[in-house]
Amino acid sequence: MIAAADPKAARIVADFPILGTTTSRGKRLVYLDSAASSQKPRAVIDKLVDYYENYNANIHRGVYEIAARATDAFEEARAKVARFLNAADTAEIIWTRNTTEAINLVSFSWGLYNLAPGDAILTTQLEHHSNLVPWQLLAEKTGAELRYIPSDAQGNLVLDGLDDLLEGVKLVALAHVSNTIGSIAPLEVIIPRAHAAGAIVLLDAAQSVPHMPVDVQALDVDFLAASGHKMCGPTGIGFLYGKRALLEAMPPFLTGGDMIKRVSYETTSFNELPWKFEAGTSNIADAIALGAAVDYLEEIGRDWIRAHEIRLTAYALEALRPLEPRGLQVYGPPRAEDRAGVISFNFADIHAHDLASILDTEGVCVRAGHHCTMPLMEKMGWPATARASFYLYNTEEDVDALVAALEKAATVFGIA
Ligand code: 7TS
Repeated sequence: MIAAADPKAARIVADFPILGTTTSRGKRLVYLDSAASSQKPRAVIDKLVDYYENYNANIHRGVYEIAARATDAFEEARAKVARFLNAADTAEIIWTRNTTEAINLVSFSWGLYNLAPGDAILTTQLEHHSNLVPWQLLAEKTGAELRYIPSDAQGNLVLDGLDDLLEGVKLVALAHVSNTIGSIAPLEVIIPRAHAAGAIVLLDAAQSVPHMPVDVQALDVDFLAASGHKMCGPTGIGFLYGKRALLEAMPPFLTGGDMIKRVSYETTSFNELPWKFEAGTSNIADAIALGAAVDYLEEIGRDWIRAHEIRLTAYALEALRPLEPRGLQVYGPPRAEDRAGVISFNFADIHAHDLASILDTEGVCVRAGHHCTMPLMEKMGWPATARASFYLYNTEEDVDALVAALEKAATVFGIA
């Protein structure tokens, strides 16, 4: 049974100006690519404009009024992210450009100083390149071994051999939600076992923080990385959460202005957390606007967003089923409750890129390709997939448009 559409969803659509636009073919924009980047509500766009029009100034240095206002807004946004994640301390939030930079920060500032031959890094077969390439390079540089928790054919991690895999591991780095398959990692099993084995845990939360409640203290993660642009915020801003004791012990990643306490010609002492990790002029406008995105998501409620996405995913899985006898293959866990709002699929022998192009003619935006998970695609034997991904502003009508566009693709490609 499919629950009736929630009227709140329709009200949310009105908050996103772009969702009221049409494509050059006159089709309503049906945006199903939020796993790549989310759309932005009016409140976030207005916050950016307000900063540039009314208090644009550099932070942490000016004594004049607008500089003080910019500094306060920038630091208040950090506090909002800290509260959003339930971090114990605002200084545990480091601004970065995105998830990728946050992960690289840990690799360079923690990894290079804490790993040696004989140690191991444990990740999974499901990872985005951003949570895989940094560890490959780190393993090369330090002589540590890189291991993978295997995935089954539905994108669920296979934990049978976990204790053996954890032998000698200093760092476990894994995604909360797979961006390609939408499966959700069993963190309640993996994190305590990683800690018991003496490892710290980095969570790539790029696909979870925007969509469901994530509490860093309840999960007991040591590091967490996420991107503003996937959570209704601007591009170019993301963050790293790290436990204070770990961050205190790490040397800076980048060096220069703002991250120093005192500099002489001979030596430098570093600023306190979090600024020790924020060299140079920060992305002030986008951090402040990300604060507005956090306010927006809190107002809607992450429990509501998660429930809405489960509802939509269940609706979509059911709406796609009639196409399966005609060659539609949907990947991932069968139950909507066991996955995020990410649905990867292939249709008969149509290449995923061709499929995405046909959907585009109907105004339906999906991503096609390897989704920056090339090793996973190869393991699964998928040359590419098309991927529809949902967010708080998607509706059953969007799913219906996807199904109608797939029907059109079947006609174009002569699928009976
Ligand atoms: N980790 C995961 C799980 C991701 O899904 C992504 C981006 C990243 C890291 C990197 O995020 P960035 O903001 O640093 O680029 N995922 C996708 C995607 O699925 N389609 O486009 C980007």
